[in-house]
Amino acid sequence: MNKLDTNYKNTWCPGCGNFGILVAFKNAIKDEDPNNIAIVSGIGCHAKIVDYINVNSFYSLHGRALPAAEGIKLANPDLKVIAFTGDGDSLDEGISHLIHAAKRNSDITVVLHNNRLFALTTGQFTAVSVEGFKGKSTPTGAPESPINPLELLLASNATFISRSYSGNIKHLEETLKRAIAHKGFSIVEVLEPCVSFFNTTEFYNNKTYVLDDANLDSREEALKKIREWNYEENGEKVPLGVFYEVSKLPFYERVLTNKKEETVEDILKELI
Ligand SMILES: Cc1ncc(C[n+]2csc(CCOP(=O)(O)OP(=O)(O)O)c2C)c(N)n1
Ligand code: SF4
Repeated sequence: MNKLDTNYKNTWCPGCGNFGILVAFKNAIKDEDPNNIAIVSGIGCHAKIVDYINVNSFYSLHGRALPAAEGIKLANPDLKVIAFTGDGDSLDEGISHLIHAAKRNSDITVVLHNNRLFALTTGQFTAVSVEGFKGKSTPTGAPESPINPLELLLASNATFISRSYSGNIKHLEETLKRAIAHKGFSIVEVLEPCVSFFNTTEFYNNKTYVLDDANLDSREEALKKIREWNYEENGEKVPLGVFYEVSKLPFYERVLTNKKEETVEDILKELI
């Protein structure tokens, strides 16, 4: 048993994309001091990941992983805080938290498990489901087309925007390491098949490719790369990699710089 393993019984379906995320994340943090890490989750299949990693963790509410993570970071800026969230969790239920965490450049890493439906509740459509998706809440097909969440995050001033795939564990591990090292808000969207309700394994195996790291500080370039795939079911090419990376003072540092003489407790009292 490795030091990051726990004794919890894993209840994900065999073949679920969450396994790839679990392995890649454990690899990504294996050289970190586990006492300096806090992980947070929303609610859903993805959220069980916090039970399977032996570091400080907080199982939050559906759609509320990000405010919990931001609060932890504010209270203890020395921690590296990682929030695991689902597409239902943070693109439907908690979408305003995602936009505002990016806007204020909270120094947290968001791992977005994107299986393109509400899986734990057995297959309702989300903001990134394909148009026509037939599930529990849309038996005749979803009538809406999906949003592009990375485009939304670029518009929200996120400072690190990336995408990986649960079936490309090496790429995912490297992307997670870069996101965690980034000072400020970072997102790793992880495309993951839900083998029980929307099995995209073949599509992603065939259509994903890895971008090079050119012009990471250009919004125009980032937008072009982000728009290369707009979540169509039959898209030709699905880019993986870092789309955008810029440096900007994170939220807690801006708060603390303005209030040098006060303690974190004083600042929190004023904020609450
Ligand atoms: C406030 C609230 N609304 C609805 C639910 C019911 N619920 C639990 S898990 C879930 C689906 C989660 O979907 P997603 O975030 O996409 O994660 P996945 O299961 O796909 O990993 C829902 C709707 C809940 N627990 N709390
Ligand atoms: S329902 Fe889908 S997302 Fe949930 S554990 Fe099974 S395969 Fe994974």
